[in-house]
Amino acid sequence: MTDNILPEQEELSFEDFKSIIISDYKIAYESRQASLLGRKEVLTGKAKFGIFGDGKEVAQLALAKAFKAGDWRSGYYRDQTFMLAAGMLTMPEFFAQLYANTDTDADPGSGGRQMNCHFATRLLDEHGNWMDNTKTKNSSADISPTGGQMGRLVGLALASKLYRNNSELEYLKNFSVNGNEVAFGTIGNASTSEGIFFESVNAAGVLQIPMAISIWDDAYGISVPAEYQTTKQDISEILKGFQRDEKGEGYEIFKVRGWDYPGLCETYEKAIKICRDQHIPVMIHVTEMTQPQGHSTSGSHERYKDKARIAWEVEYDCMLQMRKWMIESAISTEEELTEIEIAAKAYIRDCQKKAWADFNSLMKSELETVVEIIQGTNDQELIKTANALKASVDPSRKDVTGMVRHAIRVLRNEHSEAKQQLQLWYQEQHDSNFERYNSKLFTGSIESPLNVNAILPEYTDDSKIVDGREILNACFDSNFSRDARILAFGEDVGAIGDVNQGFAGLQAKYGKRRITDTGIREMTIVGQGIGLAMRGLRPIAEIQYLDYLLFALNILSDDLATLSYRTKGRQKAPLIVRTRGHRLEGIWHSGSPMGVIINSLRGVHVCVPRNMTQAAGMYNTLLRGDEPALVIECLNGYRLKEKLPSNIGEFTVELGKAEIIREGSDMTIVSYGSTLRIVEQAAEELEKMGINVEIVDPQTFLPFDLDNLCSQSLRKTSKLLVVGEDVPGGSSAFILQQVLEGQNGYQYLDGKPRTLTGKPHRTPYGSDGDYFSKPSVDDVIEMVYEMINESAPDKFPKLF
Ligand SMILES: Cc1ncc(C[n+]2csc(CCOP(=O)(O)OP(=O)(O)O)c2C)c(N)n1
Ligand SMILES: [Mg+2]
Repeated sequence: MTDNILPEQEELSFEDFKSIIISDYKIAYESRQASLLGRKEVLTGKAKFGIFGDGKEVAQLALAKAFKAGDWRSGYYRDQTFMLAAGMLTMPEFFAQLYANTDTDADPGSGGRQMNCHFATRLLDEHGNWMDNTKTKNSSADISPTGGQMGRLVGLALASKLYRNNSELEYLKNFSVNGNEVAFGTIGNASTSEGIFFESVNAAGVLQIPMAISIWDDAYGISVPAEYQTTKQDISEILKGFQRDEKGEGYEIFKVRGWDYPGLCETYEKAIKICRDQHIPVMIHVTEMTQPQGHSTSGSHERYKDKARIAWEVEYDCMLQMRKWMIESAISTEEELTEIEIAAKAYIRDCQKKAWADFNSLMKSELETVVEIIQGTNDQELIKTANALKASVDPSRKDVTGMVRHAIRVLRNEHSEAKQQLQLWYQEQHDSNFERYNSKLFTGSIESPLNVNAILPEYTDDSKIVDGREILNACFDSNFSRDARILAFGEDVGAIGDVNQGFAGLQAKYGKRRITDTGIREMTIVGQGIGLAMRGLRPIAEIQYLDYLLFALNILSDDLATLSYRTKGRQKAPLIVRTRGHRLEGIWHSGSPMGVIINSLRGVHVCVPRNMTQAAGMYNTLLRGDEPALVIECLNGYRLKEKLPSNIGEFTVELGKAEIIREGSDMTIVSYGSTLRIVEQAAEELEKMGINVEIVDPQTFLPFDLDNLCSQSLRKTSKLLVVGEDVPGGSSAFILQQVLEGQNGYQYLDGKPRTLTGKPHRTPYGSDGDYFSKPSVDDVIEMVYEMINESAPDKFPKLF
C-alpha cells in the first residue's frame, strides 16, 4: 500500500510532513537499487533484457501523490517508481517480470509475457469480467512502440468527460464516479517527435478532457540528443500555443525540474486539481532528468554522452539532489538516510533473491522429473546431457523441453517405459505451455461474441426494399436505443451521419455525446476507441475508408490486437472499428489490403460482410459481445437494394460462420465482400455454358469458416478457385492455407487450386482502370472455364 499521500495541508504537522518525505525517499531509493540490481541480473544472464527507471524517480513520487483510486495511467517503461509509490506494483513483481516468470501470481500484469518495466494492472477478473475500476488505481497495459500509449490515453480521458456529462451512464458504477478520474500519460522527450504525440495533444485540446501528460525529459532518446529530436530542443516551449488563454480553450502547461522534489509536488498538486475539477488537459514538462545507467542494458551511455554531460548527470542525479535538500531543510540527517539506504539495499537484494528462487525452483522441479526419467533409459549420451543440465545453475524451460524432445527422437526405435514417460510428460507440458505462452489471444469471457446465439433475420410480406445504407441506419438506431453505452465517432460521422449516411439523423436523436465528428486523426480515433472501451463503454470508431486504415494500423496492431494477449486476459477493449472499402474509384478509394490486415490483426475479429444486411447482423453480434472487431463494409453497396428485416436490431450473424450462397457441383469458388457480386454474375453466365459453380462466402476472415464449409464443398466439387481483390499472395494465400492445410481440403482436389486476385499495383481511377486491375466478371468466367477445360477439354474447348 502506498503511504506517500499528502494529507490536506491544514492538518499536516512538520513531523507528518517529514515522515512522508522520508518514506518517499525510501521508495525512490529502493527503486534506484532495483534498477542497479536489475541491470546486473541481465549482465549475468539471468534475465534477457533490462530497461529501468533510474534518473526519473523523484518526479514520479510527485505524480503518485496526485494519482487517486479510479485514475488511469497510460505510460511507458520508465515508470517503475510511480508504480511502486502508487502501490500498483510490488518489488517481487518487478523482479518476477524481469525473469519472465509465467506464474500469474508472481507477475499479475502480464504473466511473464511482457518485457520488464512494461506495466499493467488487472481490470478483469479471471473470467474476463470487469472488476470495480473506481476502487483500484488503474494502469492500461504498456506497449513498446514509442508514443504508442498516447492514442489510448485520449480515450481513457474522454471517458471521464462522458461519464460526468451523460446522466444515462450513471448506472455504470464500476467505471466512474462523476467523471472525476484523471488519465495520466507519461512519455519520453524523444518520443514526443512521433506523429501520434502531436495528434493526441491536439485531440485532447479539442476535446477538453482530463488528460495529464508528463514528459520525462532527459535530453536524449537512446543516443540521439534533443537537437535532432525537438525544435528549439524544448517541447513545452514549442507547444506554448496550446496554452489556454483569452483566445480559447487549451492546455495548462507546466515546466519543472526533475530533481526539484518540492517544486514537483507543488506542480503536480496544482496541475491535477485543474485537470480533475475542470476537465482541462494539462502538460507537465519535467526537465533536467538523467539516465545514470544509460538507456537500457544494450549499451553504455558513455558511448554518446560527453564527459561534461556525464559529470552534470552525476551532480544533478535526482536522488542526490533530493537527499541534499532533505538534509539542508532539516527533514532528515545524513545518519538517518544512510540507515534507510542500507536497509533498502538489503531489502531489494532479498526481493531479487526470492524472485529468482521462485522462478528457478519451478524450472528445477521440471528438470528433476525429466532427469529422473532419462536416467531410467539405457542411453549413456542422454544421461550425460541430463546430468550436465542438472548441474547447471539456471536451467530454462527451453533447455528442459528441448532435452525431452531430443530424447524422444533418440529413442524413436525403442519401446521402453522411460520413453513412454517422456512422451507423457511432454504431452502434459505441451498443454501447460500453451496456456503459459499462447493463450488469451482473445479474452474468451462468457460475453465473447462467439457465444452470441444465432438469430435469423425475419421478413414479412410487406417488408420494405430499401437502400443498403438504410439497413445499417435502422440497425444502429435500434442498438443505440437498446444500449446507452454505445457511441460512434469519426470523420463526418456526426452532423451528416457518415459519408454514406449510416448514422444519418442519429446525432439529432441521440445527441452529440453519442454520435460525433472527430478531426482527421486516424491513430487517435482508434486510440480513443480503445480507451473508451477499456472504461466500460461500447465505442464504434469509424475510419472513413479502408485505404486510410493504414494510418491507424500501428495502433490497431500494436495496442488493440495485443491487449488481451499481453495481459493474459486481464484487460480488454471491446472496440468495433467500422470502415468501408474494396471497390469504388481511384487508387485510394478502392483498396482491399486484406492480407495486410489479416496478418497484422490477430487478436481482432475481421468481418467482411457481402452486403449491408450481413453487416447489420455482424454489428448486432459484436455489440452484444466483448471482443474487438473490424467490420469492412462494401463501399459500392450502400445504394444497392436490400429487404429490411423486421428484427433489424436483433438478428445476428455468427462469427466464423461461412455460407454457401450458390450451390453447384463443378467447382468451389471462395470469395468475400464486393467480389462476391462479380462471382455471382459470372456464375449465371457459366451456368448457361454448362458449368455449375458453388460459391462460399466465409463472411469473416478471423475467425475463418469454423465449420469447414469450404472443404466440405471441395469434397463435392474437387476444384478450388479463390477470388479476391487483394494483391496476389495476399488474402488469397490466407484462404488457401486455411482451406487446404487447416481444413485438409487438399485431399479432395483433382488439380491445381487457383487464385484470381487484383494486380500487384493499386487500382487506377475510372471504370476501365478497375476493369483491367481487379477481378472482373469476364476474368472469373475465363478462369473457371480454363480450369474446367483442363479436366474436360473435349466438352469445353480452349477459348484462347
Ligand atoms: C516506434 C518505435 N521506434 C523506435 C523504438 C526504439 N526505441 C526505444 S526507446 C527509444 C528512445 C526513447 O527516448 P525517449 O522517448 O526520450 O525516452 P527515454 O528512454 O529517454 O526515457 C527508441 C528510439 C521504439 N521502441 N518504438
Ligand atoms: Mg529521453
